Amino acid sequence: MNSNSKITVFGGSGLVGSSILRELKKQGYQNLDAPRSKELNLLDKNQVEEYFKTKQPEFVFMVAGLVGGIYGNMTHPADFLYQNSMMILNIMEAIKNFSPQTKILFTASTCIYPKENPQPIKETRFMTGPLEETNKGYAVAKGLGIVATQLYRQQYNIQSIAVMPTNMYGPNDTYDLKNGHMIPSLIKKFVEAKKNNTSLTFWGTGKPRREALYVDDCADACIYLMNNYEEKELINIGTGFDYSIKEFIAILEEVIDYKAQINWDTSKPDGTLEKRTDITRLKKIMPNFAPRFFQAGLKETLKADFGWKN
Ligand code: GFB
Repeated sequence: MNSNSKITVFGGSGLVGSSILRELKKQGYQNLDAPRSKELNLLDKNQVEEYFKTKQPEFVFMVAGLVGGIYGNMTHPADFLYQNSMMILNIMEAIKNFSPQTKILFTASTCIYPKENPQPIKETRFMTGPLEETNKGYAVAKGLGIVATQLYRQQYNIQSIAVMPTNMYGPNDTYDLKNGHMIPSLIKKFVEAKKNNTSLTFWGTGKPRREALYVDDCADACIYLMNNYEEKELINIGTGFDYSIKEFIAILEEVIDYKAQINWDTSKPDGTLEKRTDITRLKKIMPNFAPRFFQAGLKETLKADFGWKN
C-alpha cells in the first residue's frame, strides 16, 4: 500500500475496524473508505457488486461480521453462521467478477480451531477435529471464509489472505454484558461494581485460559501483513501467553483497585479450556511484533472508554 492507495475497511465502526482506521491514518494513508452498514449492506449481493464495480478498491480489510461472546454465540448460532458466511462469499464473488486486482485481508478467529489442541495452537490445526459447541455457527462461517480466501486464490488468482485473531479488547468495544465478549465484560463489570460498591458475578468456573490481544496490536499486525504477506496459509495473531479467568480478575482487582466478593454463575459454560496461539509464523514475517501485556492494554482501555485518569 502507498499513501494514495484506495483502501476499504469493512466493519470500520467496530472494535477492530476502528482501530485499523486509526492506525492507517496515523501511518499516513489518505484514501480510505469505510462504508457503514446503512450505506452498504454486505448481506446484499447486489449492493456489494455495485460497490466493487464503482469503487475498485486496491486493498480491502474485511473485519465486518456478526460477533459476540460465548452467550451471544450460543443463543444465535444460525444468525452467526448465515451472516458471516454470506458477507465473505458476497465479497469474494464481487472481487472475482468486478475488481480482481483487489487484495483482501480477512479476519477469522481462533475459534475455528478444534475444541481440544496441543498448546500452543499452530495454524495447521485448522479442520483437524470437532469444534467447540458454543460457537460452532461462527466457527464454521469463519472457517468457510478462510477456505474461500484459499480457493478464490487457487482458481481465480485473487490476492487473499486470512488471519486468526485471538480474544481481543480495547477502545471502542460494545461492553454488551449479555452477548458481548469476555474481556470487555470483565472490565465493565469491575468499573460498575466499583462505582456502586457491589459484589461481582462472573460465568463458568474461572478455570479456562485465554489470551488477551490489545486491538491496536492486532491492527498493526493486519496492516503489516497486508503490506508484507502474500501466501495462502493462515496466520495466527495472538500473544503467545494466556491467563485463567481468575488471573484476569486478579489483574483487574489490582489495576482498578477494587476487591469485592466474587460469585460464579456456573449455569453459564466454560467453553474450550485453553486456546493459546502459536505465533511463530507471524513473528517470522513480522519480527517486531510485540503484543502488550494485559495490564498495559487495560490501562489504555480504561482511559479511552471510561475516562480513567491514573
Ligand atoms: O468464549 P470465550 O473465549 O470468550 O471465553 P468470549 C469466555 C470465558 O470466560 C468462558 C468466561 O469460560 C466464560 O464462562 N466468563 C466469565 C465470561 N465471565 C464472563 C462474562 O461476564 N462474559 C463472558 N462473555 N464470558 C468469544 C467466542 O467469546 O471469543 C467467539 O465465543 C470468538 O466466537 C471470541 O471466538 C474470540 O465470551 O469473549
